[in-house]
Amino acid sequence: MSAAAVNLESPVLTFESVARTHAGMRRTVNEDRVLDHGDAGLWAIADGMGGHRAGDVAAGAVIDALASIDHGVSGYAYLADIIEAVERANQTIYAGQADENLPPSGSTVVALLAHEGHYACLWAGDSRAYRFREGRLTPITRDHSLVQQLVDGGQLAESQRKLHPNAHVITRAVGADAIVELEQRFAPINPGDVFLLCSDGLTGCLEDAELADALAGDDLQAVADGLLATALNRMARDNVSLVLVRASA
Ligand SMILES: [Mn+2]
Repeated sequence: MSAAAVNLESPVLTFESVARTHAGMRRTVNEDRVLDHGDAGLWAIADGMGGHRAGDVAAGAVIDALASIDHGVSGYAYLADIIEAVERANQTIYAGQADENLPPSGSTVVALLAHEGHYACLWAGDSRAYRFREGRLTPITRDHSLVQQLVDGGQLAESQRKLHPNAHVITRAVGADAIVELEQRFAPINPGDVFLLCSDGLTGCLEDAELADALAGDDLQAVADGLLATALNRMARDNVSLVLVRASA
């Protein structure tokens, strides 16, 4: 890169990333899919639902669509490509719902893309993104779920969230409707920031404070292994997936 091409407004960042996905201790099929595409500055998790492998196919459609994208020239074009890819997956999954012989299916998505010192996070459903900076864990996403609506409405205490019988019910998913609306957040990245993307199989087993403790570790591979091992030790009922991304100057 020539000196003229360097954007002095933001640091030139490099990214180290690791991904893990596991069926968990109760399920035989893993309907989560992960994308660890560091070269393109793109990482994602899709948590499919539908049973009889339909969720598997739905999550695969989302991740395959995202995996086919090359890093755009501009951040804006790249973001537009990613939204278009999710919309394409949405149409594919939604079209499948017309077949009465197939179970209804859908998928969450949480995607993080990095471009010139900034990130964009897009999501639908209850797969999450967090940012760990200077020892503090901050949620980037807010679940599109029934329990989140109850918590927001003051009808359910935060501490009761995981105990609710409908804790798994989401209110937004790729493929559930003709149009998918992705929620989006944008912010600068600092050198040293660590991002965690995860499916609800991880956050169902670990509290945010435990995630923060684990993320303080230096070795990203060991952090990922540790988080997965903790979830499995707690007899993870759901599929467990996580992606860790660390920015360095
Ligand atoms: Mn799940």
